[in-house]
Amino acid sequence: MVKPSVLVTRRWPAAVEAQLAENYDTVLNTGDKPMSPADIRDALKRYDAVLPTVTDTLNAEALDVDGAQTKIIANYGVGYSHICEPSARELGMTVTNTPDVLSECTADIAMTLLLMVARRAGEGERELRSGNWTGWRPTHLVGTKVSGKTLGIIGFGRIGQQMARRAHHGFGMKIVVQNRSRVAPELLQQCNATQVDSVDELLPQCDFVSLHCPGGAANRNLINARRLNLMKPDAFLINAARGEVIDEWALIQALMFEMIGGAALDVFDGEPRISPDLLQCDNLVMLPHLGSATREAREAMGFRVLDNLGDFFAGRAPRDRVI
Ligand code: 8YV
Repeated sequence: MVKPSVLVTRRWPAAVEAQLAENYDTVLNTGDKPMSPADIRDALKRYDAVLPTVTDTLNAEALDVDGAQTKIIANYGVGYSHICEPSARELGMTVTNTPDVLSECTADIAMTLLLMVARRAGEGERELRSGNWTGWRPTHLVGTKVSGKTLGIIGFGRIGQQMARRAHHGFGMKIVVQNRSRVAPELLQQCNATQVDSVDELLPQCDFVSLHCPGGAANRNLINARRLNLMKPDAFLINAARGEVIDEWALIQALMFEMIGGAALDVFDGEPRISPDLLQCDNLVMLPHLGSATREAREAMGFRVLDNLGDFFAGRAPRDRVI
């Protein structure tokens, strides 16, 4: 029997690549580089399935193909705002993602960011490594207490819920939630959270605001200059969702003029390009998109892609179909 042909756009954990090779006629992008729209167009003409990541451009230009051979785009990752939904629909392609398996690890990174920025851990490490630490003193690198404070969560999906659990059960934080749809009361009760109707209502009440909503056009610049102004002047903004959710220039202004206490980012608009102005902000913690970067999550994401492919090629509905 002829095995379906599959293009994997980046290198994956070895155990997943091995299993993929058993079941499919697999081609790995051994350059391990992001794919351009032209690369993607070419791939869509040649392979039955394309398995991209967030670093590949699957915009309208990339999906503008005649006679595509690809029937399924099985994304390695939960966020799929890098895939142009109308174009994928027009081509009749199935798109799947990898929810659940990375929620805990991504929430762990969001909590790491929160703690790092509140306790000035990044500043402290920079000082120590540069040989500038002159020793303990009562007023040195004094940060903000986390326990008992109010955390606003924008986007109460799986990752937002994991973040709420950590913050509430681990740090006794009071949780306020904003979500595009009404959250089931039992989910809110699990961490004694209250839901508010809008982002504008949430921001002024919170000491920390953590973003867990999808990226893409709908949420581009959701946190803009006006909304940064609604935050308490000593509050912190955390982003482990997508870079475009924050208007980066407005954030730079807010940090430089100390209109908020600080920010901590795992994702950036146009990453891996980082604005040089961000590098100048001391009250900012930055990580290189580490949300799902654990051995466990990255393997589980790969096996989840395999489950979705298995279902699809066996004629069943893949469990994680999003388009
Ligand atoms: C992934 C993520 O590692 O799953 C997501 O949406 O943001 C990441 O943590 C990345 O997207 C891989 O495609």
